[in-house]
This record gives sequence, structure tokens and C-alpha cells, in this order.
Amino acid sequence: MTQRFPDRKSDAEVSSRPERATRRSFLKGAALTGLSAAVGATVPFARFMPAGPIPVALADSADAFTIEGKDGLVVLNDRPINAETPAHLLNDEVTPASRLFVRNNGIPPRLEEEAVANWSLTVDGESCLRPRAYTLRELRTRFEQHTLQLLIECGGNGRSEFHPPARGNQWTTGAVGCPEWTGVRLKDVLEDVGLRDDAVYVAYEGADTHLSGDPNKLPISRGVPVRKALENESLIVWAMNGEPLPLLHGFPLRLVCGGWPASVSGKWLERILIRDRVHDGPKMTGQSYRVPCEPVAPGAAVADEDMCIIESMPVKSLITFPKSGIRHPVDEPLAVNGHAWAGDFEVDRVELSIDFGATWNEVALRPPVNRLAWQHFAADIGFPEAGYYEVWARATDSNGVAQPMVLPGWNPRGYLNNACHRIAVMVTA
Ligand SMILES: Nc1nc2c(c(=O)[nH]1)N[C@H]1C(S)=C(S)[C@@H](COP(=O)(O)O)O[C@H]1N2
Ligand SMILES: [Mo]
Repeated sequence: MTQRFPDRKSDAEVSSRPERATRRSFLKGAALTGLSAAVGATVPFARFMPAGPIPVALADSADAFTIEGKDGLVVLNDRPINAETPAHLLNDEVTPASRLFVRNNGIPPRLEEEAVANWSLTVDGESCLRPRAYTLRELRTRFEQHTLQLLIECGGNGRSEFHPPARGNQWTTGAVGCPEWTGVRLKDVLEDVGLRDDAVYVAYEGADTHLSGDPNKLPISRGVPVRKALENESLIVWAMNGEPLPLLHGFPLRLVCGGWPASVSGKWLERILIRDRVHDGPKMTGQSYRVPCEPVAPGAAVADEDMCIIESMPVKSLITFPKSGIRHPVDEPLAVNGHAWAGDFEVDRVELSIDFGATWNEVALRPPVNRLAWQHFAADIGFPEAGYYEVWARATDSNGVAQPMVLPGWNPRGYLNNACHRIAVMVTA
């Protein structure tokens, strides 16, 4: 299904953008006439259009910027490097390296050949029975190899839409991807060293350095409960899409624990710790990758002890074709497709709406190629008349939990925004 339809030329995109708007801005007192003038067309389902959010046609603000090895990613920060992928560049079923978002908390290691040749992975910690180190070669030869497509999504993906705003990288929708990874099961390595009965958490340390330059400080060191570490889909990998891991994505070794905030998937993996307590490394404690245990009002101050660690990510979907803002003739069906995922669970159904959520139609959805891979949906949509439309997508997981149409619970650091994705379509007579 990759790029079934060629990308429309940019001159066919919605051209009338009277003023630059961010996704966080709101249409103030959006009188209908004003709305139509703003998008340059009539809005056939205007009666259903919510009063708050601005039409997505006006919100498309991504300016492409290229970094080495990356194709069209938008750079949010260059120290450390953080870059996200515009939705229409995530159309591949298997995310290529050139289109996988980058999220670095520190400075990636500079790896001379020698460092790679001597790379070793230490496994120890209070609850490790037989601490030891493995060379890359030992990992490859001693354990069975597995290749799985696993989704990684930054816990802060969607942060830019929260209000009051949360500090941190202002991710829109592009801190997600689903490459195919090759390596060994974390479980097999853990069984090799042996877990004491009091083992609670499995954590990582990487070879990247703290932004301060202090060699005694790690930029990040997170982990997962033992039950997640022992899942068949928690891998220690050296390859992505059949190639050695790119440097930005953790070469020569990383963890991938699909379906959880990608911050648990440690890059430049040097050490695995089997802990007898909830891991307490940098970005495990305080407010990092935590949300209020009980819902709070937007802007509330929440004490550290009232924050709970994020585990499985929520159900979500992304429309990856067509690109938001396209023009489309009214007498032809529009092919729409994208991906949906649901943390530790499966996606049960995906529905699309062209009338601002007043009515929904279930569309074709494929099962995942393996557990914790994203799923693909596709539909041909007809439009009743010319005008401005938005296509909204809503996924529901195997527990019956659906994406919200508006922002989900505000939280101090802006995590877990799984609100419905929407694209603008200008339907022409
Ligand atoms: N060693 C190390 N591992 C890390 C990070 C990091 O900064 N250092 N960032 C984490 C975060 S917050 C995310 S979202 C993912 C991003 O993975 P990617 O850059 O390969 O897309 O890596 C995780 N693993
Ligand atoms: Mo992240």
C-alpha cells in the first residue's frame, strides 16, 4: 500500500492562508462567513464544526528541513537533535530510516571503529544472579535472532496542542514510526544471567553524554517492569530494516520495547540493570514521563508523589495519505489511508468522518504483522458537494477505548495526546 497514489503537486494545495496560524491557536468568534473566507471555500458541514479548534487547513505549518540521512523531517531542536516526520511522509507500511523521528536527550556518542569492535553490553544490578558482559558477537551467536516490526512513539508526541503549553519539544504528530528491528529477546538475555526473586524493574544505560558535558551524568536512564521486559516483543537490536542501526537511532545496539513511551527503548545500549526497586535513573523520577495519577484541571501544579509512570501508550491513528490541504474533484472518490496503533493492545476498528465528527464510517483495517506493530486502514471517500472538508480518523482499541476528538487530559509535561488526527481537503466542482 506504500504510496499507492502519487503526491499531489504543491500548486494544488490550499493556497489561501490569510494568516499563519499554529495548531494551538483558536478561531475567535468564528462566524461562518469568516470561516469560509478564511479557508477560501464553502464549508458544507459547517454546522457540525466545533467552535474551538481552528480549521486544520490553516494549521498546516510544517516547514521542511533536511538533516543528514533524513528526508523532509522537521527539526524541533538541534542541541540535542530532535526532529519529527510530517504525517504524509509516514505513509510507508514499514518506516524507513530516513523518515523515523529522532529524539535525543543528550549528545550521541562519537564512535570510532575501535569503540564498536570492543563494544560490550554489561548486564548486572541488585537482582541479577550472574552479572556479566556480552560482546556484540556473543549476542548474535548465543541467542536466537528475531525480526519484528515494533512501533515507537515518544511519550510527548502531540505535546504542541496542550494548553496551557507544556515545556519540552513541541511535537505535533510526527514522533512515531514503526520500523522492522532485528536482534535477540531481552528475555533470553535476562534468563541467561538469571533474575533473583526480588527483581522488579529492568533498566538501561546508554553511551550518550549529558548536555552539560559532565561525564558522571547520564542524559537518560529508564526502564520497564520485569513483566514488560519478559515479553517476546522486548528486543535488544542491532539492525533496523535489515541494515545496521543508524547512529542517530542507537548504533550499534539498542533496546526496543514496543507500545510504551519510546523513552524506554534505550539507544547506544551499554548496560542493562536488573533492579530490586522501581528504577530511579534520570528521567524516571519527578515529572518526567509521568502523568497525574488522578485527572487534574489544565494548568494545575501537581506534586511529584501524585504523578504516575506512563506505561502502555494510548490508542491512536494517523492519516498518511493524502497530504493535508489537497484539492480533490467532487465527482471522484478520494483514497485515504493511514496507520493505527494501541500501545500494548490491538486496534479493533478505525472510523472516518467528513462532517466534523457528526457521523462516522468504519473503514477497512488490517491486523498487525506481529504484536505491537501498527495496523493499516484504507477507504475511498465520496463528498456530497464542493467545499472545504476535514477528514477525521478515530481508532478504537481491543478494550473498546476510542481516541478522543478533543485533547485528552491535560498534564504538566504534555504527554499522551492521542486526539483524532485530521486533514483538510478542498473539494472542487
Ligand atoms: N541512550 C538514549 N536512549 C534513548 C534516548 C536518549 O536520549 N538516549 N531517547 C529516548 C526517547 S525520549 C525516545 S522518544 C526514543 C527515540 O528513538 P529514536 O530517536 O530512534 O526515534 O529513544 C529513547 N532512547
Ligand atoms: Mo521520548
